[in-house]
Amino acid sequence: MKWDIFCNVIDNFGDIGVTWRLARQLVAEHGQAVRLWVDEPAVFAPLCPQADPEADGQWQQGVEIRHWRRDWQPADAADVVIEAFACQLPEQYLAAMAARSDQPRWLNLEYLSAEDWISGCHGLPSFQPNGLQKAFYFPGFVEGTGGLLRETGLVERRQAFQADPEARRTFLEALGVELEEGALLVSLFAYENAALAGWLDVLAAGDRAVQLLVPVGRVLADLARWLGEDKLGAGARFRRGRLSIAVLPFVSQEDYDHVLWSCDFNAVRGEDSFVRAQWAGRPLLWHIYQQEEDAHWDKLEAFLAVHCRDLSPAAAGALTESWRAWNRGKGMGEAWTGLMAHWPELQSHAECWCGVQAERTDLATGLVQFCTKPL
Ligand code: TRH
Repeated sequence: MKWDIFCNVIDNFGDIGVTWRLARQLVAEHGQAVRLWVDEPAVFAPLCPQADPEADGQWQQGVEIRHWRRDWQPADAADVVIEAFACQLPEQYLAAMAARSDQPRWLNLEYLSAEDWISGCHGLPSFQPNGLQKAFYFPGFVEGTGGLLRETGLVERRQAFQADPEARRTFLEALGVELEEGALLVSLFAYENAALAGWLDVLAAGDRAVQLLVPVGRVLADLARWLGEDKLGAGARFRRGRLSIAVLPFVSQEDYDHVLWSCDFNAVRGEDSFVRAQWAGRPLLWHIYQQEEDAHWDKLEAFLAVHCRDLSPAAAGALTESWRAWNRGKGMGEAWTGLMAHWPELQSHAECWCGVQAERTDLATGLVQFCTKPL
């Protein structure tokens, strides 16, 4: 089947991060023909360093990437049309969809959430003014939702990498990171966060050496302030007490997976890195994307409720407190100490959680099944 996926970049990397990952998997594992329309190809390029940010059209890893320009040029409507995150399709394209002799499958791919109402709405159709049916496709963590993006063999590849210390060492060395004996390796991908300084104070003064890897991005200004530096860039290195810090370049999605797999603890954000950290099978900290009227707090609490179900009350409490502290921008130092008190339990829980999630149908497979069923 032919697929058109439309991605309107709102901000950051999550919108294109999710759609690029989905497009690749549809091609590589399901033999689908996929065009990915992105309105800001410059945001796509960092995730796929070989991409040309100026090109109107290009092929990357079997996916046709097209610059979605506001002055839309006529294009045939595909068999399956995905508007990511409720983006508005071009009028002419909607007309081309309606003009097809057979109805295209039309889906709105929604943002990921663990809220209860998701399973009630997943897959529901709605009739649109152009006479076509559009379905709402919700990724999620429980039965009755669309699942999570996960490539075939991902968990096995990750486990093999983690079982091979030499592979980890070689990967990190290529990024200019020398592993310190016995240090806890932590990655930090976050938005601006006032809780960072308190966390770093505790890490610097702690009993255990910590190596912090920080890809360039929005949290760097807070890090620079704590370090007393004007500006930070990839390659910068610092040491404060027991804490050493390395600023990493922004790497491809594949390499970022390896960063997550290499670390003992991953601070992630948004949607896609949040899911990838779960596949890494290591404890994580989620900086959720802030929404108007604090709607993100419901999402955060909903995920914590599902995620902490199999933890002891004490470990669940410590994990919950650290995520709340990080997201309210206060109290992360104390919360980290609390978290460390439950470290072994949190480690085994992260691997179990990954295993449970990996038993479910992945999002791309579910989508293909959904779209091949008759309307
Ligand atoms: O970048 P994000 O914050 O993205 C989003 C957007 O803000 C979006 O509008 C919002 O709705 C959504 O969050 C919830 O975080 P996310 O989703 O984790 O996307 C980051 C992408 O960048 C992800 O695909 C991983 C990738 N990445 C790399 O490829 N290399 C890197 O070095 C790093 C740090 C990330």
